[in-house]
Amino acid sequence: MKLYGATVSWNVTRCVVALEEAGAEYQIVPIDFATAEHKSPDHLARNPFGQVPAFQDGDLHLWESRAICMYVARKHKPDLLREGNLKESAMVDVWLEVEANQYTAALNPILYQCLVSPMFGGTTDQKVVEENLEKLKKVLEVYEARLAKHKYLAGDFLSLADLNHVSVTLCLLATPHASLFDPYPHVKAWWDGLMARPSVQKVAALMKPSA
Ligand code: GS8
Repeated sequence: MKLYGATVSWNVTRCVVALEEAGAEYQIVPIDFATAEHKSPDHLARNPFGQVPAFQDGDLHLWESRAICMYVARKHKPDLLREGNLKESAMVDVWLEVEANQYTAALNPILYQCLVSPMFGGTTDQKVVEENLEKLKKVLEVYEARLAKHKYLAGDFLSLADLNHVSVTLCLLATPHASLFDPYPHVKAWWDGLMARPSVQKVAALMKPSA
């Protein structure tokens, strides 16, 4: 399996967490943004939107990080999706959607403003950061209530829904807002549990504190 993209991107490292957790054999092929390699014909053949990540397993070519994670889990560790259990797999689906559409939707602009923009010589728009921190706190209140009742998001079992939060949360820790989880003890305990996993440790070591 080949994963294309640099590990400074949280969309790329989302896939690395799944690959590591699934125990898959894979190779990371860096794509150089500085030379616009992501817009080259070779890379556009891998991802027609000219973005990273892209992925290859034999004659199968994929893009979209969450679809890649699902494929890796289905192939190597299907228990992460609970597909044999209608209700549990439905809860995994719910929290996969929550990660993308609530948690990361609020976190993305914060990461962009605090990490990406300064990297390209820009400034941080504090208004955008504050607005999205407020959104994220509301999301975390829902997580706190959920995690007070269950060890993990989809239930009392680890799933891909938990793991898909890892890469963006590692980036959050590299911003001035790393203490955001402090008022949410169950969220903190959940995160500490994820951080203790060898797969997460490996990705934390790979990542640089930027997008
Ligand atoms: C988003 C990919 C993306 O934005 C996914 O894979 O989950 N929904 C997609 N990739 C960015 C890297 S930043 O993490 C990218 O490739 N940007 C370059 C560009 O859009 O030109």
